[in-house]
Amino acid sequence: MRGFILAIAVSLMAQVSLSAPYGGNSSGIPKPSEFKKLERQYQANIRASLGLHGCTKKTIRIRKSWDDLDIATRTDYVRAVKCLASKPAIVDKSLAPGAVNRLDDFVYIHDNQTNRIHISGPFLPWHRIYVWQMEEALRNECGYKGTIPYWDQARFSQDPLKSKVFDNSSFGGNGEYLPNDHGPYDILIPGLAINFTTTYPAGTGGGCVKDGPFANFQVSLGPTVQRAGDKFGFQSNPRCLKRNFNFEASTESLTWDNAIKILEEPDIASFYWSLENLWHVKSHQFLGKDGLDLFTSPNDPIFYLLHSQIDRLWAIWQGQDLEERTFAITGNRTFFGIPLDTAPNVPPSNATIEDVMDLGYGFRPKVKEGMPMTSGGRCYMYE
Ligand SMILES: [Cu+2]
Repeated sequence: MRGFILAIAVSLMAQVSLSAPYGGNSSGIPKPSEFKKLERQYQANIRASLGLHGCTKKTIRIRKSWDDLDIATRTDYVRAVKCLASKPAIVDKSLAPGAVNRLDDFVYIHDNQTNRIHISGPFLPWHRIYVWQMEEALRNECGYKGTIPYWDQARFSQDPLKSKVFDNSSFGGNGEYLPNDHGPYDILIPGLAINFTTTYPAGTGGGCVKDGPFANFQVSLGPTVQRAGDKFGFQSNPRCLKRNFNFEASTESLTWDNAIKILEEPDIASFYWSLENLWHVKSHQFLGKDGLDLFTSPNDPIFYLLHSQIDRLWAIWQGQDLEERTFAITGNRTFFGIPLDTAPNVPPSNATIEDVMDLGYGFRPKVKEGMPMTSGGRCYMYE
């Protein structure tokens, strides 16, 4: 008996040391106290703002880190995503001939609005409503009971593949290494009145995802390379889901230090630019290929966890002072304020919270409707 107990103890110790690459903390690099303080302030302020009707302490949905979910919830989330992929598209076929399934509907809506909702005033509120709509679709159409979790990159910034996001029961790992197709790539952004080229950095894969539930997963819309007669990639282009992990994007930028820097920015303009440059673009650059495509990045199912995290950082920043910050806006009405090719003479001047956004299916909310977390039909917070 004693020998048996000793054997268990030895094997437990072996497991602990194997699964604890961060000084005994298998959930990654510990959350710094400065971050915890900001997070607690946000949570306290949100809870204090809840009334007895509508969004209440009882009804509020909690979004959690993917790395804190149990295996049953992770498995059920993946099941629900695949359930949406098995249901037929409902967007107007004349608008998006390549949309096959309900996930493609979301990709189309994002693709179609890209030049108005990135590097622009509506970026944060548009994506807040968009992620909420995906959460609703997973729940109402596919029986998922939870919320959209977030990808908490900072916990594993120095070794991102240690995150459960990339394990075999979640979203799987890198794309297959392609010697001639891992970048860098120059991409001409379609739809602008000037020729604007952006460079996607080189990665370490480039090919199809080969492991996990999304191995050889089929996507259809995009990618954004201008093809004759298919400017925005709305036509059918069936292919496997691809990734091209760029580790420097994570190790150099998606760190706790940068997360804290972003959250400590004093005003919406400095907050937005720090969030964009230090976090949003780097998160997409880490994924590469489909998940880095400015127009059709929702093709990679990790997109929704990535944007739940962007939304969380905004929520924590807003939550330091809900009265002053909930409706704060900065930025233009188009990508970098560049006129659209459909309206080259219309100046894309500063966005306002009264501007109207397009979230598909004729749903056209004002910017201000996408800003609170606990009204306008939404009711959630981050833990
Ligand atoms: Cu986007």
